[in-house]
Amino acid sequence: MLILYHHNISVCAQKVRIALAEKDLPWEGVHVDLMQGEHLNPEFLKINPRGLVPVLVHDGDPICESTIILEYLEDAFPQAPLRPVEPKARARMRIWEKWPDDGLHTACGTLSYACIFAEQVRSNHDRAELEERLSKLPDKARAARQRMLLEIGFEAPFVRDAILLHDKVLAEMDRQLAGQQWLGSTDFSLGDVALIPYVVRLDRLGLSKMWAHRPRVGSWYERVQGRPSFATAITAYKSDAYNDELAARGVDVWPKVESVLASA
Ligand SMILES: N[C@@H](CCC(=O)N[C@@H](CS)C(=O)NCC(=O)O)C(=O)O
Repeated sequence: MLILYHHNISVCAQKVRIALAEKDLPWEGVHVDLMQGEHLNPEFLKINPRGLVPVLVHDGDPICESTIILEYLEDAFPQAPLRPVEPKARARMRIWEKWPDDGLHTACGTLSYACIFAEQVRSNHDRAELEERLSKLPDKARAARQRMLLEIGFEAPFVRDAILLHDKVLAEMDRQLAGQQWLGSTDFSLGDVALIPYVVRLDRLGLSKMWAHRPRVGSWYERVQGRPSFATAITAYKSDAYNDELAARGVDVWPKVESVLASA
């Protein structure tokens, strides 16, 4: 039996839900409310001491870290494979799978906080609750980043690097997609699965202009959205409770991002 501790718009949880949908695996979900700090409750910290979603529990055994969960699903459930067989192709695919762990995920968190999450967290917590939340975060570097984003948002010095890293990844994607339809391989693979949520997040933050001059990325994103797994794993989990759609709130962060890109 598979149980996924997840969150509706968590990018890492989206990765795992896409893989589960692509492989047509039945699973039960436990929604961990990040806004209410449920990931920092002692019960959840017993499942993942890092206090992060997603966690996949397979027959009672927890598996943490989304990249490791993706690989585990392939090992444990080889049907509808999402990895190429040929070793060099598999290595090329893993380069894409690795981007989030090589800084893209932190950059995504930074940009999301600067655009909207900081405001959402501030409006749901008073000063004392904020301090308590930050003090409970097991990763102190993450806590320091969050504190600065809560205090000064877009003015935090690392926001610029976060924007530029997203731009670099989009440029790499565009180059790769010149020769093939999918990122990691000739077929849809974990390379695509790993990157989809980050492009979705930029889209929901109102930043799709970041790939307006990269039509191959736009076409890839359309292909991705046409797959049934997109509806099951992403669209179905939109929620007003904790959303990342700035356009719906009439907030436009593009001019700020555009000015960083123009000055690079
Ligand atoms: N490297 C981890 C990152 C997991 C992660 O950062 N999860 C976020 C949601 S996408 C989370 O739980 N955030 C809680 C927090 O910000 O305190 C993975 O790939 O699973």
